[in-house]
Amino acid sequence: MKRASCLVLWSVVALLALALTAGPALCAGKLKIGIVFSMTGGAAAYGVSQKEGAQLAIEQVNAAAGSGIQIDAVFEDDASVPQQGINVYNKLINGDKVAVIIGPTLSNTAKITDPIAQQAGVPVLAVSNTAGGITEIGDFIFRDSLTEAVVIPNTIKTAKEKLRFKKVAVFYGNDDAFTKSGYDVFKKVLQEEGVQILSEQTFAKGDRDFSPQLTQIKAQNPDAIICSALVEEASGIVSQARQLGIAKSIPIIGGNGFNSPALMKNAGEAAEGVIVGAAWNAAATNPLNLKFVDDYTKKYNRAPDQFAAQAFTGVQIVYKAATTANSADNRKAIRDAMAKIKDMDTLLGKFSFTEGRDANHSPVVQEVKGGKFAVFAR
Ligand code: 1QQ
Repeated sequence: MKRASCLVLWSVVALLALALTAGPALCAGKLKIGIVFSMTGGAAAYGVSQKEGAQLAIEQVNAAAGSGIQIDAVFEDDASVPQQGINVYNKLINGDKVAVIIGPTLSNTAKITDPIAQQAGVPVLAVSNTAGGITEIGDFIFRDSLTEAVVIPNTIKTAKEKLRFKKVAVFYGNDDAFTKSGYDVFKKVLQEEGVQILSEQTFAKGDRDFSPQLTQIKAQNPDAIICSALVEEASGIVSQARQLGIAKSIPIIGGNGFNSPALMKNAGEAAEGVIVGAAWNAAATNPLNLKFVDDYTKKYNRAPDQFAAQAFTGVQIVYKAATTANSADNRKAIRDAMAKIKDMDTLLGKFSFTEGRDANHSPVVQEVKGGKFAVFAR
C-alpha cells in the first residue's frame, strides 16, 4: 500500500516536471494594471472619457481571454494635481505592486510621476500626454498619444493653406507642461511658415477672465488666434473672444487641449469654427474604429472622444505586451515586449512605437461643426 501511493506520487511529480519543461506553457494569471486618470479637478473632462474607454477595453479583453491572462485594473484619480499623481504612483508601485501603469492624464503630472516608475522599473504607457520630454524620461516610458510636435505642424500648415492667414496672435498658459510645449511648437511652425506673430499673451491655470488679453488681441486685428490651453481655460477663451466681438471669421486654432467635447458643452455656439489638431477623428472608417464607436456609444449612450479612443487602445497595447511576454507580472519582460510591438491592428490604424517609444501615425485636423468635431475641409 505504501509502495503504491509512493508510485502515484512519483508519477505526479514526473508528469509535473514534463509539463514544466514541455515548452512555453500558456501563462494565465492576473495582469495588474494601475490606471491613473484625472477624474476630478481641471482635467476631469479628459479623465472621465479615458476611464470609460479603458473600462470598455478591459471588459472586451477579459471576455475574449478565457482562461488566459485576465486584466485586474486598479483605477486611481490624480485629481489633476502632480502631487496627487506622486501619491498614487507610489501606492500602485509599492502597495498594489502593479505590473504596468497607464496614465496619467496630464503631461504636467507625468513629468514628475514617470521618473518614479522609471526608477522602479515599472513600464508606463501614456495615453494622452502630448508635451515634449515625456518618453525621454527613460526606456520604461511609452505613449500611444501623438505629440504636439507631430500634430501642430500639420494643423498650422493645413489651416494656413486654406485660410491664408498672415498675422496671428498667440495666447497660451505659461504654467503647464503641455500648454507651454504646445506654445513652443506653435511658435516654431509659425516662424517656419513665415506667419507674423503680432503678440504673445499668457494666462494661468484656473483663470476665469481673459478679457484683458483678448481686448489687446482684438485691437491688433489678427487673421487668426493661436491658442495652447487645456479645455477649462480654452472654453472660457473661446466664449469670451466671441463675446468681446472678435469676429467668427477670425478662427481660433488650438492643440490637444481643445479636443474634448467639453469645449462645445461649455462654449456652445462660440465653439463653432474652432480648428483643432488631433490624433483621431470619430469619422475614421477602419473596421476597428467603427466597432469601437458603436460599442462605446451603446455602452455609454454618447459618442466617444479622442481620449476614450486612445485609452481603449492603450489597454489593448499593454495586454498585447503581456501576452507576448507570456507574463502577467514580469515588468521588464512586459516593457521589452511593448517596445517590440509592430503593426498592431488598432482603431488608430496599424500601431508601432518609434525608436523613442512614441506613437507613430498620421494626425488629423478638425473643425467644430454643429457641435461636433468634423474633419477640417474648407
Ligand atoms: C497633455 C495633454 C492634455 C491636453 C490632455 C489630457 O495633451 O497634458 O499632454
